[in-house]
Amino acid sequence: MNFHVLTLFPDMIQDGVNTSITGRAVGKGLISLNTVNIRDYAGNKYGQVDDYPYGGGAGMVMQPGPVYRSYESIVEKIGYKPRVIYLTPQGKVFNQSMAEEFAKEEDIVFLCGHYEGIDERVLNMIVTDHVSIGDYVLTGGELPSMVMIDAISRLVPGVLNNNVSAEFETFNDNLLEYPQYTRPEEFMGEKVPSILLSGNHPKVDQWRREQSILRTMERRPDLMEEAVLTKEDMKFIKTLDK
Ligand code: 6GU
Repeated sequence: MNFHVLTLFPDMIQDGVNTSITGRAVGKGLISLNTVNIRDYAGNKYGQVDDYPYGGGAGMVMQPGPVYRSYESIVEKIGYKPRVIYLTPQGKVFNQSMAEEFAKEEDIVFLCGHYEGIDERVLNMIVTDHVSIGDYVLTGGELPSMVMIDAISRLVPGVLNNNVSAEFETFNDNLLEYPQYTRPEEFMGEKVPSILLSGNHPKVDQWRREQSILRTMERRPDLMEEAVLTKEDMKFIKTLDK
């Protein structure tokens, strides 16, 4: 999987993605990171890539030329027109299903805006998806693109150490993950739930499933609408309101 990022701050993306698990995935060749500095395509000797908004108003707008030319450099490199994600708080809110969808692509281009945004004409020409990472406003698209690269990378086979964990985690069946414990068995008077020390694996699995359900009902009741529940789960839930 090849990630291409069009940005005015390539170091920020390189430093972030080349760290920890995604960094190891780059090292192993499971994913690649290609940052393109939009300023390299400024087309003037001052490296200027933004200008005042037509019609007036605060701030600066990124000009279409440099963005278009940096996009073209990627199309020439890979030989086809890839999916281009524009990071914007006006986009569709990113979630796990979208990560799974994007993980099927061979190449993805992330377009990071700054200032008051990017000239609408070039967005209309190259962008295939408008994506937001939540309902708050950030200063640019760099952090959102790193968030998306992280979420998509961990779905690429071989990126996580154990194949099982990408599946069994939070948001499987739309339920939150159960609580985890490790040594010591007692910490400041607090004991690990005894079922986890019993060696009874079916019982442990059942307890964890119930904890997932309880936790989701408590912390994210909105997720329960879409939760995939078994007959046993439903029985357990009925025992709760007594
Ligand atoms: Cl994708 N961009 C910006 N600038 N702010 C955001 C965002 C994206 N998602 C949430 N806030």
